[in-house]
Amino acid sequence: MSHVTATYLVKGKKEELAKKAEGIALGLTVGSWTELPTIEQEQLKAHKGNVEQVEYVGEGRDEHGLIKISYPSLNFSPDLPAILTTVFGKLSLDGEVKLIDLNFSSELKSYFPGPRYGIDGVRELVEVKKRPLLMSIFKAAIGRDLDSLHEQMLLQALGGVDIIKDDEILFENEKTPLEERIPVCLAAITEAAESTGHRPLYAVNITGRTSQLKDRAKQAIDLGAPALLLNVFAYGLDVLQDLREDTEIDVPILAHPAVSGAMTSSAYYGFSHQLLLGKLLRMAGADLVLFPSPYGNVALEKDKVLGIVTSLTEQDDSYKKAFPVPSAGIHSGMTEKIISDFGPDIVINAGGGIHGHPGGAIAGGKAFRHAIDGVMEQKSLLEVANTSIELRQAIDAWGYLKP
Ligand code: 1AE
Repeated sequence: MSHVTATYLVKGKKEELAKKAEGIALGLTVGSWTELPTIEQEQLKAHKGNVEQVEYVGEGRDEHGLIKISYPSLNFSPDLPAILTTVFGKLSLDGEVKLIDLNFSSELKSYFPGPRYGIDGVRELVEVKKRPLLMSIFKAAIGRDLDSLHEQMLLQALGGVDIIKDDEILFENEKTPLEERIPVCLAAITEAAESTGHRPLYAVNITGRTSQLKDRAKQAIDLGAPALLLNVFAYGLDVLQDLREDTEIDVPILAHPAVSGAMTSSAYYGFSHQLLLGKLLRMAGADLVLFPSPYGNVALEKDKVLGIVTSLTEQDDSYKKAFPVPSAGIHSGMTEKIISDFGPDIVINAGGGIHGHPGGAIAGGKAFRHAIDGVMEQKSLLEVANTSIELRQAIDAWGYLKP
């Protein structure tokens, strides 16, 4: 039977866990059970949650258990709002409980699209086969006019960056509205391509009320936007899925993790990183997923980052692989470590690490590109820095993170 199985970390003593698990399985499905007449019990049987496993894990702040409960698909419509409300609705308000994982039966998985492009599709668009891609971010974009964005776009593109995204905090504004900013930025890309021969993808931040989002996305695409950025956790996973499933919105979608920290950061509450930023974003249709790396200014523990990367890239016959994008406080002196930890199927994302380079943003992009190319040729960054003045300057300014 079609179902979803949830794994929770719950607080509780060893002897309490089985009862707690049964309470959740009943409470989130048919409610009270034992007091009902036998005939009603029989009718409700198909709807009841089933406790699959209870495992005591006596570590951490207090005693905890890992509990697995499966919920029949009969109880919900096949969409994330219904599924999340079923498995973690009222329960998320009920003391220390963290949703660690969800396993969907294959019938249920078929209702979710996964990425339209995924790693292979994005690689085709930017015409880069094997090496990690390089992404940069407009910094700063607020309060700047169109000339400033044109200049920033030009410098980033001339530095050899593959994808350039709007800052997630750039919303509709009088100085750089979508309909003016897209043509200006595309003109800068064309200008840069005349000397580099390379056209980076520009990911346009799609913002505003949810009811206007699809129109905004289509307007951006009509204006030539080659990719879109979405603050998915400010809107909801189902909004991402809705954009992904619209056949007129046929460009890659980048999912920004803004706001997700409030849902993932506690060890004992909320969602696990691998579930929210990994599995669910991939199912809902993100092509590229940004998250904090373990080394930058908003560091996330390495095991959590590896969990996200695995969920985005592990073989799954139902979905394409989504591109992991380690981000936040990244500079080119970290390139060897990042590739060593996560492999070449990643997008390295840097804002300050490109614009803040001592030689300017073109040098910032070049430092990264030299670093990436060198590491792909099995060289150490220190070796590459002997022939790349841009990388040497970056390492002198920010240091070298050894793998
Ligand atoms: C986790 C997302 C990182 C991001 O969006 C951003 O703007 C990073 O900027 P930098 O690289 O830290 O300057």
